Amino acid sequence: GGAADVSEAVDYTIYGIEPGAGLTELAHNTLDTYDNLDGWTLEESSTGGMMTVLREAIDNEEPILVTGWSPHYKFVEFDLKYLEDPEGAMGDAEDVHTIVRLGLEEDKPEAYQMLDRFYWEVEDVEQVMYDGEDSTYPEAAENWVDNNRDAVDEWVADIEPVDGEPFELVSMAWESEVASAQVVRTVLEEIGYDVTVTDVDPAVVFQAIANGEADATVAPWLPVTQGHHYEEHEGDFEDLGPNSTDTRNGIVVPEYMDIESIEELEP
Ligand code: PBE
Repeated sequence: GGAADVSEAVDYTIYGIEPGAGLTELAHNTLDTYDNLDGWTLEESSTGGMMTVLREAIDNEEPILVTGWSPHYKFVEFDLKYLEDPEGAMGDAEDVHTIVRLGLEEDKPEAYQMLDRFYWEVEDVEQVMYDGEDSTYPEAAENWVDNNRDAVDEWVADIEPVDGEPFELVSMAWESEVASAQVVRTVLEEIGYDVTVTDVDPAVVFQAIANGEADATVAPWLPVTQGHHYEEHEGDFEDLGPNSTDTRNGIVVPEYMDIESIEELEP
């Protein structure tokens, strides 16, 4: 079937993830932006719920529209495509930033320096994610650090060891962010920090850094995904810039669906 059949078959619904996700706000923005999505609904859920619905649809070769992002293992498990988004309502390619609390440079200069140097490629994130899905993310991160000694040696070069100082890292429970937090945890522990990783909603990540409860995060996607939390707290944190680039959000469908653009959907 064409786009009209597809729209009816999915009951004019896009299947979403957690209400607190930036992706969820972008999807609401998309419903507001496109006139042809008048009367459409975003079904908010969870990442696990979205994956279950996606898997079931693909098992039955039925149409399905989900909010999706890269890097994520759904693109390895299934043949999927992003719908074109001529209005740019889901944002463009993004960077993932390292954001630290004010005063960290003075209080924990060793950690600050390592975090300032931390940078890796999407392929590295993916490697930890895929390895993590088969074992555990802490183990996968430790393997990545062992196998990428040259990169890690540059991040820790000339940094004096510390003696069990506590370090509070805040992150988000999505796989790519679990992967980056575990790699940073592993490297900070090498320097001698006693690291706690806490996964919270994006809003709480920014609150915790801004009020000094947490030391750092390597999770926020910018400029758009977590953009309004960033703007709300601007001035109350230090942005050390991208630790990774070329992540992406969008409306995602199975390859077998005969539709290429959000604009083709029908009200
Ligand atoms: N995500 C993954 C998150 C950030 C990283 C795109 C699902 C979100 O806030 O939407």
